[in-house]
Amino acid sequence: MKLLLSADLHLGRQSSRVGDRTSHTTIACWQRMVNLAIERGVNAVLLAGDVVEQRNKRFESYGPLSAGIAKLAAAGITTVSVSGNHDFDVLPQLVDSIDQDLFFLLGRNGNWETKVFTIGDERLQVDGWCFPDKRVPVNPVASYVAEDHEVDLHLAMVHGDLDATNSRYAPITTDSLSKINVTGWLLGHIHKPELKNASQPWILYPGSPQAMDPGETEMHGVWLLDTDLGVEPRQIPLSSICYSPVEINVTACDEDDAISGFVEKKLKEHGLAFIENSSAELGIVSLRPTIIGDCQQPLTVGRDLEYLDEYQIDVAGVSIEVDKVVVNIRQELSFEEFAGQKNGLAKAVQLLQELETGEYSTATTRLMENFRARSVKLSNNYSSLIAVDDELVSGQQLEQLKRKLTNIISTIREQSDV
Ligand SMILES: [Mn+2]
Repeated sequence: MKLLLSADLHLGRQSSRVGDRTSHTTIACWQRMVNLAIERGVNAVLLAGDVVEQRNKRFESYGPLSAGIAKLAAAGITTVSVSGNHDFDVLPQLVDSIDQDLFFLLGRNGNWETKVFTIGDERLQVDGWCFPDKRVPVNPVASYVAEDHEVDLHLAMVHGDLDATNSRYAPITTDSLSKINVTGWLLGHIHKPELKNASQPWILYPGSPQAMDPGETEMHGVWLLDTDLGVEPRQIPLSSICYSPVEINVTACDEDDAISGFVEKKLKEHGLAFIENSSAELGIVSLRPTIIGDCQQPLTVGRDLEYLDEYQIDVAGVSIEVDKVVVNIRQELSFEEFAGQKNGLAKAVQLLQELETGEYSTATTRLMENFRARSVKLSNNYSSLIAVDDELVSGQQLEQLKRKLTNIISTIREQSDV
């Protein structure tokens, strides 16, 4: 039998950072999903919660959802779902108002439910649990009960937060899932696609089929489980957009003038890799490059790259573009050159060298202690506004200092032409 597995469709939302291009919506992705299910001849579509963004998207979602379910049903395809924290209230209503025999919601009100589907001469058992409320601070798998049937494939589906002990969104544990005798667990909630556990049962977060913001990086899509090919599902790309961070190191460029061209080349290569591995559905590769490495004049290169976020090329009908840039390049420095000198530049270079090697002089040790104490004090002053714990991690603090120092050195050198 063949099953299409998904979750976190969030119907009613659209992908961010796409300007005025209106086709990158979760509803359009659902329509592609329906077509794919029919093309691939799947027997059932399983949706593990957050099918709809939330209650306020009910009317927007009703038409496309019911049309898709009807199209699947007309092709003999069953749709089975559970609700998640986003659609705990609206999904049951939609399932009730969509008049289709082949659309099921399993485990209403947080009570586990079992259903057996006959597919040709095979039988599929699915156990499901619905989010009964916006928040559920306990592990729903602790109350798992299922009927015992003689079947060819047994799956279970639940929406929840895996191995996140203090989560208010159904904190399920790998340990509790592993103890249940099923072939696989289809989960929803985490939008990053991931198949865990090669051993039985597999645990799959199919991820959001349409990537919705730059935090949802890399390839997103749906998963196909074809029991003729094996019992483990595999991903099929379906998102119309792929967000990807990319680090580009420019140290290999001998001349600063070559850096812009080099960066362009790397961006294109990175975009092409996604195009090659994706489906015809891909329309945008949205890149967030971080430019690192050494050069001769970082300030000049920084100015050269100032408008890198305007980068956009079309390749095979796909737009490869830059969303946001971080430039973190530095000057090639010969520390020996400044040894023994007493001017400000030499002092800055010497301090940078100490930060790089970790061999601090007494004065630098004192400076670092001072810097840390003042940072803590300042952050406490503003603790009512934002948490700055991250910025007080010493590694990050050190990176920040080195960046500032590099910038100071570059500025002095550019001004004095040394
Ligand atoms: Mn979700």
